[in-house]
Amino acid sequence: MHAALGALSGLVAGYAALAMAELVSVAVRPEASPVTAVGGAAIDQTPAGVKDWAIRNFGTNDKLILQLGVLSVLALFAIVLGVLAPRFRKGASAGVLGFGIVGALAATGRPDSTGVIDAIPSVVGALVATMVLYVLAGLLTAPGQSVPPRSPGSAVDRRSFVVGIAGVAAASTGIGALGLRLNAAGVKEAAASRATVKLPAPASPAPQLPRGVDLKLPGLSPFTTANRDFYRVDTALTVPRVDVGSWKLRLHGKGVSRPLTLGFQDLLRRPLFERHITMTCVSNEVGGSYVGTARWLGVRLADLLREAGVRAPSRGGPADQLVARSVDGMTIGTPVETVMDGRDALLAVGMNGEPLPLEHGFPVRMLVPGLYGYVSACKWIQDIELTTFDAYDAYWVKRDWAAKAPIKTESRIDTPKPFATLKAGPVVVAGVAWAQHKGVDRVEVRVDGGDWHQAELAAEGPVDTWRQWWWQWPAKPGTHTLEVRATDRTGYTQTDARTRPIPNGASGWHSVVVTVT
Ligand SMILES: Nc1nc2c(c(=O)[nH]1)N[C@H]1C(S)=C(S)[C@@H](COP(=O)(O)O)O[C@H]1N2
Ligand SMILES: [Mo]
Repeated sequence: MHAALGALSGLVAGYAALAMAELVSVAVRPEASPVTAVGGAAIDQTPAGVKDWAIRNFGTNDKLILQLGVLSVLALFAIVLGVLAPRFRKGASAGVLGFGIVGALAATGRPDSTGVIDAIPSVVGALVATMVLYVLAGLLTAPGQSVPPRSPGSAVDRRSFVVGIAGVAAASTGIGALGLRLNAAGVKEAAASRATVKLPAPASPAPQLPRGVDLKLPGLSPFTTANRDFYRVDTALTVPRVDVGSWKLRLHGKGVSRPLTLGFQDLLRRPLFERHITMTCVSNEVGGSYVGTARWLGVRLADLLREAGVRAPSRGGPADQLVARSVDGMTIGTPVETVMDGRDALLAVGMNGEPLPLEHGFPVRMLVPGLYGYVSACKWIQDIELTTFDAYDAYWVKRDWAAKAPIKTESRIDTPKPFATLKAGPVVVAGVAWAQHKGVDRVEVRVDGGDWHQAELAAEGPVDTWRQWWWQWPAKPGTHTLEVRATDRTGYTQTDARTRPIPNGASGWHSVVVTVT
């Protein structure tokens, strides 16, 4: 009985701590709230293999799962401390303060931390929890006794315990709800700042897509991915909120003879380019969904670099790596040579005719056709530094992913779906293939390891986009395995050598098993 009451007071104390920390984080920084900070630190410390596994199994829910994990660990310790508190009040208080220190260290150690001030939510939360636990434990200990009696304390104490615990729980709910609401208002402000943005017409509009790039077949991914359907991969537990009015981008470093600092309007005053580009995440499994195509609007990064006096390494420039930094502390390293080789590497401000959505990097992100996102597509960008690959390892490179990672030529079967049951007769097999900045030349399909059949290709879009394909399969009853492979314009054909995403992208043929009746 006592253990249960102790556990309950531990949980309520922990709850009070988180609620108070959330409210205090409104004044400090929403990202400094302990669960977010500890979760963020956990993401940074997670070995690449585990992160890869989490993305694979939880997809975009990986963040929610992580936060639930942090909360469960916290709840477990709160229970233990709560049970111990009536006997060891000082020890339990020290334990709670220890938790505060963990939160504080996590918050101040985040790459986007603004200093010791980020420790305040965790410290205040821990102090509140210590107080709550101390008082509740006192009520569980009958007067004059230093250890809990066999039966719960006197009727008076029991009533004060119930009133106390209910009061703390109610107050914490109010405080926590207020904190969450005020923090959510911050998102609204960023959204409002986004709503004020009017994107100018592009100086160089996207080339008209040829008729027939989009076969519009049922079950096939559309050629252009809608913003709401576009995959999202990042380490941000709370979406960074950036105010366009005060946003600045600094361009500096090795071989930069004229460092630049640009505001958002400075970017909009420059000639804007609009281009269809297919993005891919290195964590995409064969057949996975972390790939999408949008019509991006932005400034050509190479033009900015040239204006700053940067020369490509092949022209004697001293820097071979461009390191982009985001407001949330992500670092992404890209070869300067690739950015300046004539492709449409962009500092993007628009996505499918809108300002960038907050989740996709508002107000400005980078984009380099042909390179995986983690080596090219910095969202919420605020700084570009020219350096060398020898001198600096970016975030994922420190975690064992390759420093350079061009996107591998891949193909995917979108329809039929895995384990679908189909009727015998003609079946449309269709999907997409991508070989950004090379182009897709051929796609082939085979059934049950038989001969390869050449698929029909949709009209060819710009060289940095994927290509749809389809093949009519005379399906006969039975269980069948469909496989696909693509050949790009360099003449390379995908091989069946299966590799995992780490260190530089998955490879192998996508296969789908279906049953025909
Ligand atoms: N600031 C920031 N930028 C980032 C990331 C990140 O975690 N933080 N993830 C990168 C990765 S791994 C990919 S694949 C792309 C994904 O962009 P999207 O979420 O707009 O699809 O963003 C890149 N840019
Ligand atoms: Mo990625």
